[in-house]
Amino acid sequence: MPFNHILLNRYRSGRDAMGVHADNEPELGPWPTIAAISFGAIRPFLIEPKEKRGRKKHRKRIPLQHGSLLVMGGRMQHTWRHAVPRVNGLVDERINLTFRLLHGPPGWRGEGPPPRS
Ligand SMILES: O=C(O)CCC(=O)C(=O)O
Repeated sequence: MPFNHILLNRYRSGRDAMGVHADNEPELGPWPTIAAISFGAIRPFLIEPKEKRGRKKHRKRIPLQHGSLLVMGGRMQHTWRHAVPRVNGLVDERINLTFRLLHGPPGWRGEGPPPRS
């Protein structure tokens, strides 16, 4: 899988968090594959269906450990949302690198041919 973009997220402690979202920006294309490597503190990665019905039942928390690789592909961004929730009392830092293939610059709306860089 080719990638041409890395996003670094730094969580200084358990107070830093990432809200529930899907990575569905147009520049990622319709079927994004995203690979994420974690460093430092273990943080739970929450995933839940976008559809409200059954959301609680299917919600999962995956502990992302130091050195772990998480790959999100296929229909994941169409049907699931994800988040990194707050963790009370956690003082250790975590850094996450996500590798993506961008088809245009951030903010590109996916109309017309992608601009050449
Ligand atoms: O820090 C993480 O593990 C997730 C980051 C994330 O959700 C994102 O960059 O879209």
